[in-house]
Amino acid sequence: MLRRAHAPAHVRKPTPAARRTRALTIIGGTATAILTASVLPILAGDNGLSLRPVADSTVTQVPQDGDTEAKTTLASCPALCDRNPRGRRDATLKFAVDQLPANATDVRAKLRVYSWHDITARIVTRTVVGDLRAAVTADQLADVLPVQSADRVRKGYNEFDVSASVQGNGTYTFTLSQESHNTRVYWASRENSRENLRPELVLSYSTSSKPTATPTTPAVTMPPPTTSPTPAPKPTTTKPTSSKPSTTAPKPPPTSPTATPPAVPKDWNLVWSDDFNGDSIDRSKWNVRDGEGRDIDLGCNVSSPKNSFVGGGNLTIRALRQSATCSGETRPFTQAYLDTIGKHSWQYGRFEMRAKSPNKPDTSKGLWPAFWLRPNDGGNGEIDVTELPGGKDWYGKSTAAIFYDYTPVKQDTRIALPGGGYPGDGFHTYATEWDATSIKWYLDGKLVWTRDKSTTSWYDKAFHKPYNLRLNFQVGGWLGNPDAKTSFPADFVVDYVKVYQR
Ligand SMILES: [Ca+2]
Repeated sequence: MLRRAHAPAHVRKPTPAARRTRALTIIGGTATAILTASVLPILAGDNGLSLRPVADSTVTQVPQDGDTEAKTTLASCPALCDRNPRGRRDATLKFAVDQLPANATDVRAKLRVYSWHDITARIVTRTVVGDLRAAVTADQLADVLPVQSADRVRKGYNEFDVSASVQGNGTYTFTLSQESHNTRVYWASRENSRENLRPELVLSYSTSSKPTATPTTPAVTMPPPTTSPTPAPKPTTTKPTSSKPSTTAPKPPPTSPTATPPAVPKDWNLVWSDDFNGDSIDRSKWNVRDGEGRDIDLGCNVSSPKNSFVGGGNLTIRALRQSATCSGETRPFTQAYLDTIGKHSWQYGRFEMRAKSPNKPDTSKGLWPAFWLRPNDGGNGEIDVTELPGGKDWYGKSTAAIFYDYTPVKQDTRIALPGGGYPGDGFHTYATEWDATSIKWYLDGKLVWTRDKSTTSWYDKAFHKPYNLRLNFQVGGWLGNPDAKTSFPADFVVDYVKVYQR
């Protein structure tokens, strides 16, 4: 975005046959595994729980493999495995699932474990209902069917679909067996000093009586990371003074989705999402900037619940004509800016949002909502899934863009909705598919623009590293400032954000 020139940047009981054919997906890894058609996307339910293990096979490991810090890892045989003729090592994780409501249906379960390295290694996941000794032998597991298998471990979190074996509340022990020779897989354990690397079991489910209800039991959410993979842009600490944030969110605007959201795209696996079905912003997923005044617009980014809130199944980002102080100056508007810096990032994927722009033909000058990505390293590169500036010259189209830097070296285009209408007439779907060779934009499911190495000489310099998400609504900037007719409050309403990989 030009305006940021100076910004710092269920249980479905499987048949035995289904279990045998179910292949592992290491989400985000290379496409070495196949997800069978019977596997539904994780996090498809209406409610969610994130659990930490109650026991595991923690071993304190000395620094090695180029790491400079001691780390506490998950392995049953760090001393013996080196002499194990089969080269095998097992890690075990025990979870106590006790918060699923009685009417939970469509339970999905995802085991997430962190690796410090990309490793080519055969991993087989098994589940034992109940307890299992930390040190398991091959014989003990001989009659336990694998849930999933994979041939590659990815640096970062690796995700295993264990939905087939989680059948409601109970105790579950999972084993991760590294069965390839001459490889060493070290997973972060539950005792690792960095909380944001520890294993977790993520459950999602629907409730039969109230499909969109919030969880009937308190969710155990993942604590915020204690360290960030990359430093976040440092917002100013000045708080708005003129605004008096209420402690309760305003009633969400009435919104009636205009179309059924599309199903999971073919060949893609859902790896992260927020359907905004709760009653507050999920801080395990999003940062909400507060007291930040950037140099290219007229508003203060604030975390007040008047400016960003969840309700009615949507996230609303609201711009207000309301004076506030940030970055040492008083500004005439408040607005909000959410990002996933330090929480979630992805290299390649499909990034999709279903949203309604506030922008009408005559009342939206100076209003600029956007959904976009920036690299974790803060360096070159930007991918704009959509920018939706208002005003008579802009309101009718979605802007797709990529940036190399902000001199600016960039490529962008403004695209009309393929089905007619304009972004402010209702909910529309904006998606960008990004891989090693191309970036493609889709509006309401139709391919509308493609960039690749033939169109963009700097593709390889900018687009092979992890990016995080940005969802914001700014007032003013290089495409114009509000005039007397600009309507406030202005609501950028987001039904969902979904990230897929393959
Ligand atoms: Ca929603």
